Amino acid sequence: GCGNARVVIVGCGISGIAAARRLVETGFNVHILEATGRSGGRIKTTTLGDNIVEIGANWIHGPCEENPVFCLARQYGLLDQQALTPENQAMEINGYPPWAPIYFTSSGRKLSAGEVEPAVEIFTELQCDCQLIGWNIPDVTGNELYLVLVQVQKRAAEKWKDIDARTKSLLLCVISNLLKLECCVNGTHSLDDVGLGGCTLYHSLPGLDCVFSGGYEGLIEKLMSELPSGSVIYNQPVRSIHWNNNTGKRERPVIIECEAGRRIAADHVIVTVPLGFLKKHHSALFNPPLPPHKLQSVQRLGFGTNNKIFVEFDSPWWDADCEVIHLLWEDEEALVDQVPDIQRSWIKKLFGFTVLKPNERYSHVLCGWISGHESEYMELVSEQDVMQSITQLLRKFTGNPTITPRRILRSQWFHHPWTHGSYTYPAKGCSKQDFDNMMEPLPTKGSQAKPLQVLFAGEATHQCYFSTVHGAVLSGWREADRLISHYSSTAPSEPHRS
Ligand code: 6YU
Repeated sequence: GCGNARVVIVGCGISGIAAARRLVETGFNVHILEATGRSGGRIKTTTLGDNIVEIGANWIHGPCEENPVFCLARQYGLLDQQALTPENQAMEINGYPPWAPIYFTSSGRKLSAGEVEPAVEIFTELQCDCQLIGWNIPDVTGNELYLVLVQVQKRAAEKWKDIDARTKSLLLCVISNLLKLECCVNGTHSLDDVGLGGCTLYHSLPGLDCVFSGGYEGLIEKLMSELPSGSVIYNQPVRSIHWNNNTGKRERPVIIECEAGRRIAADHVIVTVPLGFLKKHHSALFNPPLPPHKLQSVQRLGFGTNNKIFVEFDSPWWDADCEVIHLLWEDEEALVDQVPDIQRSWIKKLFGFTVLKPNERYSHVLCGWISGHESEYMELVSEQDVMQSITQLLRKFTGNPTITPRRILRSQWFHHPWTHGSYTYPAKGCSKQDFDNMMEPLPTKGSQAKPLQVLFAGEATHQCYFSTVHGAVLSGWREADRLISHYSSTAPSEPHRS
């Protein structure tokens, strides 16, 4: 068995919690060191007035039997009736829930779904092609966004032959809007940063995305309640991990050093810090440093920013059945997913709002979505100025000068010191090999040193469910299982005791 092996887990997000639970069940001695004062990491629920809002993860993407987050949530009774129906689980949405949209233009016009349909059709077609075949076509510019745009223009030239020039330019504004939405989905600055070949790596599960009506953090509470009390040490940022300490057979090979000076010896450490943190702090964090191939993957994979701006109103000004509101800038027919003057016009990057379903928990709340450098800039603008920009934006697009938000709340993931962004995307030039490198334990194969000293979990280490909560959970279980099977195949005397 695992004897008295001591495992330290760095980070108390859901991947760390998932790994800890499985190891504790098997008899390992487990401690989690967490930099902040709370568990959950990028799962973070709070309130805006009387409304429950999610600062981080929002949905269970693809709630079906294969999705461990769905299964846990169901087991704990955290889901609404509708999410539990077989019809809901069987829905094939390919990553894009069929939400009922409304489109407003910057001159205050409301468009019908029919008016934007030719643009949506082309865009959806492109997305399907991209998911099926990947677009790793080496092109002269090496510019992936350009590749998408060329495709858009080509298809538009064929399909919109009989459409007048004014309508065509409006349709191109719709495409610009959908590009910005796609940037939010990927959590990236521009689609030019995303490796379209990498799109084939991501798998979407069946099932219509659902939410936790009582908040995503309810799942964290349930999971935490099953860990022995005292398993987590909070406000304990890890500064460096000293591995390969060849201090003799009976000693623990890893020393974990905290900011506060505390040093903990362990047989194994599971690192679950976000990729954004790793990119910034890898050189201080690992001693000896990460091997070059692993470091290259840390650098090559993308970690971008997607933020939310929640806006509450006294009464709704949108249609009762509307689920998403798109904002079309009529000067964007040139197909852009970036704003030229970020300081003055960062808000143009906000593609629009999703509508929080009104029920006993929510009054009238919209969630705005903004990604990229514009989003990073937004984090530094005062809340009052964000509120003012949102108010002006809505008045302009609806033509209604009386719209006044009651209050707002935004996420600030880029400036979060232990995250540095939102989630992972396959950047240009990335392949499955980068995810394999991310999850590879240290020391790497072939070394004479004690095996499995440093293991890696977290959403960025999952090769097909990166950027999701279920990817994070599965990565935690994967690393726990790696240790469990290691001990089930080695002599019981192996880890030493101190
Ligand atoms: C999902 C969704 N969702 C929106 C937004 C965000 C994310 N995700 P954690 O960071 O949780 O834990 C690490 C801990 O480590 C943390 O507590 C730190 O404080 C700590 N730490 C760091 N440094 C430390 C140190 N030195 N010492 C000690 N501790 C330290 N996922 O399933 N549904 O709706 C969304 C969304 C705004 C920010 C999301 C969503 C992502 C999840 O939140 C995230 O993956 C997990 O919570 C991560 O858990 P973890 O344990 O790994 O890390 C081409 C193609 C691509 C297709 N892309 C697909 C797009 C789908 C992505 N959708 C996401 C969308 C939203 C809206």
